[in-house]
Amino acid sequence: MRRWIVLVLLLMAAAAIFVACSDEEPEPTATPVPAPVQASGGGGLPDDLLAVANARGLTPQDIRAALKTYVPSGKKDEYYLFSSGGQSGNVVVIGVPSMRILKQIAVFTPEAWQGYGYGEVGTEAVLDGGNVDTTTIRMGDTHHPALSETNGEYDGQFLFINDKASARVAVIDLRDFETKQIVKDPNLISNHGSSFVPPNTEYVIQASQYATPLGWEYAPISEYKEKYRGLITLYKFDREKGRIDLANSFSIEIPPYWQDLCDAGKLVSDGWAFCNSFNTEMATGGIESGNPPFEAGVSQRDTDYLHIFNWRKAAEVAAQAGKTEVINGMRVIRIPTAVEEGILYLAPEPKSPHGADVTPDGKYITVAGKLDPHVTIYSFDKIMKAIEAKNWTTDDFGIPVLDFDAVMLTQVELGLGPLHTQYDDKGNAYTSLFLDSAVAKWSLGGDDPAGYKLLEKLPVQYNIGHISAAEGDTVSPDGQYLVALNKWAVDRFLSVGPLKPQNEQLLDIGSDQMSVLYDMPMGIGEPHYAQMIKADKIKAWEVYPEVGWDPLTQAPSEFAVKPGEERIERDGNNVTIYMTAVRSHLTPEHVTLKQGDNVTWHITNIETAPDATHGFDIGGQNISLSIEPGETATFQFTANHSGTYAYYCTEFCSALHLEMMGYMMVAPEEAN
Ligand code: CUK
Ligand code: CUA
Repeated sequence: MRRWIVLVLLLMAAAAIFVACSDEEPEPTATPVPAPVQASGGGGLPDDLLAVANARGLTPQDIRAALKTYVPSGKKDEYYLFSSGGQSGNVVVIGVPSMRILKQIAVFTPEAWQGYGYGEVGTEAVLDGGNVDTTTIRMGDTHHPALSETNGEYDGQFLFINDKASARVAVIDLRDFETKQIVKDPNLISNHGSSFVPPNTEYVIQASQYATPLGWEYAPISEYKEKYRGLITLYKFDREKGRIDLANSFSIEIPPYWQDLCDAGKLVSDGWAFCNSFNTEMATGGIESGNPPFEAGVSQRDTDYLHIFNWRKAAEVAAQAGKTEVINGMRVIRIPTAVEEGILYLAPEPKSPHGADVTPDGKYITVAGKLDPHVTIYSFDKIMKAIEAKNWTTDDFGIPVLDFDAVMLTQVELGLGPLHTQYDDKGNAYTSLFLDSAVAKWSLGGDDPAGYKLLEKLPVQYNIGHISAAEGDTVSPDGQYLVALNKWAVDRFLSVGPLKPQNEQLLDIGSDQMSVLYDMPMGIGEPHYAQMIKADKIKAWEVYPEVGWDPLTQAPSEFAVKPGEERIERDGNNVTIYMTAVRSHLTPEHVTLKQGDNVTWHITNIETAPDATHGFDIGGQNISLSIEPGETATFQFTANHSGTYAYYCTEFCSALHLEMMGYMMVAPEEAN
């Protein structure tokens, strides 16, 4: 009750300040100039709150932003934001509007708190799924998270994310927010247009970035045009198993144009997808040999190519005998077949563009110019008509290049460095402007070119990359919130040395004028893209469904152990330990080994209470586990060194947590 009174008082106070403020000076049209809070001559902000506001130098706008973002202790956020963590190789989960970090999900990089990537089996085997040839890969560069969709709506079941560095894609199960699978494209070494899903998540789409010979085999750069290629890969997603099914996946060969970003069609355009590109010049660099540097060579032409492909048709063709070539185990539709079958088309697009974003109704595709101040809007209907009328020329590879004027609906000049576009529920679009450091809001006009207009620009701090709107990639965006993922923070936060955090800014797009509500330092990697989903769509488990659960199979584990059945089994040099963890002991408490033993260690957390997680570390063995309530975790190692080691629970789980430990004694070889 008291909380309500306080809230009402705060709201009244904020309203009063606004009235007081606008009485004194005319409402500015651009960015409002912050004014100090002033007493409103009776009936305004209560004295104690006024004192706080003044002591902290808060403006009415600050107070409004605080009221819109503050989530009281014990209350929960409205949305989850799944943000890529860039070079940290992870995903960061954030609550909106509070912008509180809820979790970091380890994906391509080991992470000790989650016990991700230690002990040879279990999650380390997940990481090993992404190894390249004989090289163990323990880093990743995550760019684009994609939530699984049903009928064009986020369904809250799975999250996919790419690793640009080594052309890999990961599957995260949102029942427990853990990475279940990493797949490596056998023919690509660099991706970017990934991950994207069609409206029913039949596939996870990935397009290459930097072209190489397929299978990244050696070929001199002088053979670029003949030998280097890009690929669009359609990873078949098996929703039942929660895994990408590589055997039923396939690729479409595309020219070495450095494809950038893709988006899948929806509703009318379902079955199609779109990727832009930025090196149709096929520049090959080599500044050290007197050639133009990449950044100049890649930007010579005024237009590049929007790639338009019919993935549904491609899937039919890939299933037919003789239509694909198997390269390194993956079926590939070569360019001539793709052309012959009407799978692949191009359309000119200005100029070294970045994003390609399909509107919620699926009828239009927005391409942001990057080096051109416009966004270009393509009409899917016009594209289909141009294809039907064969209104095209061809490129060097024989691929139809649709007539620009025939497929382009209109262009809107927004400002410098347009990158990425999102949509709201009121028929507006939002585009990030990297060079302007701003978000542009503009109207969608349907089939009427005159309806597309720049409405407003809001400065952000600074040099924005992606933006993410609430439910922004679905057929029904929510509006209300937009997160600006800014590349530079410069002076926004307390200094933490030369490496600064990125600045994720929460913007209010639910009001007539956009405003910045919150600055959130992202000090754990560089976010590229993020997706924002309504919180009630995520049905995360509080504890695992049964005691003795294997999170990797999402089924009961054959290695689960019940209390009273803990044991150590020896078969020659192979030792298997069946351990339980419960507040406040690990059973057994003594593990006696011989040097050289191959050890397989299963631990079941027999707790059923939410949050009763036990961690498990053994000194000197590079082992860290997180065993959540009900989980059975497994690790393996070889006891190479004799000695006496302590193992213990790493989560402060109870008053007797420090006592939750045991000794592992490894007898030296000579004593054996
Ligand atoms: S990218 Cu980073 S700002 Cu990889 Cu989608 Cu555009
Ligand atoms: Cu279990 Cu500490």
